[in-house]
Amino acid sequence: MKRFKVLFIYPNTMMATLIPLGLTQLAGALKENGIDVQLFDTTFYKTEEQSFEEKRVELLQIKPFDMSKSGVRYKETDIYEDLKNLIIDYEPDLIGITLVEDTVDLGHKLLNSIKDFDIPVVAGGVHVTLNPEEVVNCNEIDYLCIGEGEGALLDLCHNLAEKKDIRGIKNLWVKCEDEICKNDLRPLVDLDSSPYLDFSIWQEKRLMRPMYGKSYMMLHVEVERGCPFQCAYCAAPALRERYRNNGYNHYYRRKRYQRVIEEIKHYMSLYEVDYIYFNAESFLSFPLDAFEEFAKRYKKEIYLPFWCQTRVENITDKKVKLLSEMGCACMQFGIESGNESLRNKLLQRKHTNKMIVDALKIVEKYAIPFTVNNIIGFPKETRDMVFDTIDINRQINPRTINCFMFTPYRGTSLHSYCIENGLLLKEARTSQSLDGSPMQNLPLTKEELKGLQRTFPLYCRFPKERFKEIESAEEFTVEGDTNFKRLSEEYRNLYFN
Ligand code: B12
Ligand code: SF4
Repeated sequence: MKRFKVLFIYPNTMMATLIPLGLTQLAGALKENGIDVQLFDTTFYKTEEQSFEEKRVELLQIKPFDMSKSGVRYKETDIYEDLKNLIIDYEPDLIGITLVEDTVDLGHKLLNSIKDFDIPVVAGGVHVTLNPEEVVNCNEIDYLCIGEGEGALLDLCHNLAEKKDIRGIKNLWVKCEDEICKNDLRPLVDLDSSPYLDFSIWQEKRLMRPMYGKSYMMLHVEVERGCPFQCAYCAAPALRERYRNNGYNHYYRRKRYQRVIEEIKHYMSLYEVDYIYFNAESFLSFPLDAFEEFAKRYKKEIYLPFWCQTRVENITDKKVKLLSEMGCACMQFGIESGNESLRNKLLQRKHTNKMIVDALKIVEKYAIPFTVNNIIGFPKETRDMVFDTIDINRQINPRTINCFMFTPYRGTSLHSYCIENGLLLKEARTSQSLDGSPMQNLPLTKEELKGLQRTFPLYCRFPKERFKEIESAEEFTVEGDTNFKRLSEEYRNLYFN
């Protein structure tokens, strides 16, 4: 019997090199069940004027790098022609697209360009799960996957292959002749028994990731799904809520550490892995005894450099010591705002500045480099409040400092807040946290925010006596730009060499 064929489409931020777990996981689940999968990945097409990483270089967030050293170049062919040709060659039975809000427009354009093929399209991903009423209006999409896709996609493929009824498949919204069948959610996936990720759908060079000027074969390993915290700007609480409303109260799950070790060893048997990225919102939320066991086995059986992120609440001397013994090469923390009141009340991140500083001092003590994420442009945020964020960054010693613009995603509680308070137009679509603020009626103008964003790392690192000079580099004038260029060169020499 002819194998059922699925073509995945990954509309991505241009040249953003990390791999999405969702599609990689779904490919594993489909292939284990005899279904063929191919992927159309837009990452290397010139879909934007400037790449996300190039913008980050300009904003002094990352060290300049040359992707061509790892064989990565922009494709010169036409993205839409290439997609069409792939469909003609591969003849898929089903097309599956994954969507986050930033990539919805590109996703729609791609689907529109292939609508004449008359191949059914299923869409999934966090944007679809949190905004089904909007996505369902897209004519090119036939089925929506709400929540986890492993079981639903498999059932869809089987039923389509066997020409069975698809209207009642759990987790799917199915457009029927005169109605939309909105099915309930099925139980959550057991992460300890789910199939391994299938990285083979990606070109090998897509698995390469630049880090501090070098390029690594970096594989992602999912350690937990979801997050127990409540941050008002993030999709994680909204996803948890979506499941809770359907009677499933344990959306946030961790894998057993034994499974994580087995999984990494499996990937190491297939690839020359030289870096691991642990996909966990708060890697250190392992109970201490389990983490000790995990650390012992990781050190003995794997000992690859790795990158992880965690919340400051989970930092203890003991756990960070274990991380350093395991060879942790980099950690990432969200500071988001250094203004305690804004962070506690608006963002629902309930820790003190002292907790942040103390936790990061422990990380520094064990010489683990760390990156911090900051966000500016929140509702009610004044210039002084931005300087509270700068101030907390000055008390720690991060390897790199990111400053993103607040972009409220649909489906999150801060998105609703912004609409209700006239801070965001209902139809405004978020596109990237480096392209200016999508908000209105903020205490700071869009221009002021952009100026603060580009000078943010300078304020965080240079002596306070130079603040006047940095302030002049906030201006988007000939003089301001010249000053910014000069200060940027000095910054790169000092911190990126
Ligand atoms: C890891 C991660 C990344 C990774 C992988 C991205 C990805 N697309 O998976 C990297 C680092 C590349 C990344 C990049 C970006 N990310 Co990100 N990321 C996450 C994070 C922390 C976890 C996602 C994850 O791996 N979940 C586990 C997997 C298994 O779940 P999943 O991806 O949702 O997939 C399941 C289902 O959704 C479904 N599904 C997914 N796709 C499909 C497709 C089909 C056909 C079907 C049937 C089902 C299906 O089945 C999957 C398996 O169950 C989330 C936060 C969160 N908790 O969700 C943010 C998050 C997804 N990221 C976000 C953003 C904004 C971005 C960027 C735009 C950042 C930037 N400025 O560049 C880019 C966009 C890149 C892109 N094209 O997706 C936002 C999206 C907001 C929104 N509402 O749209 C989130 C939700 C964080 C937030 N701010 O709330 N991110
Ligand atoms: S800790 Fe991170 S993943 Fe969890 S809710 Fe907050 S921002 Fe989202």
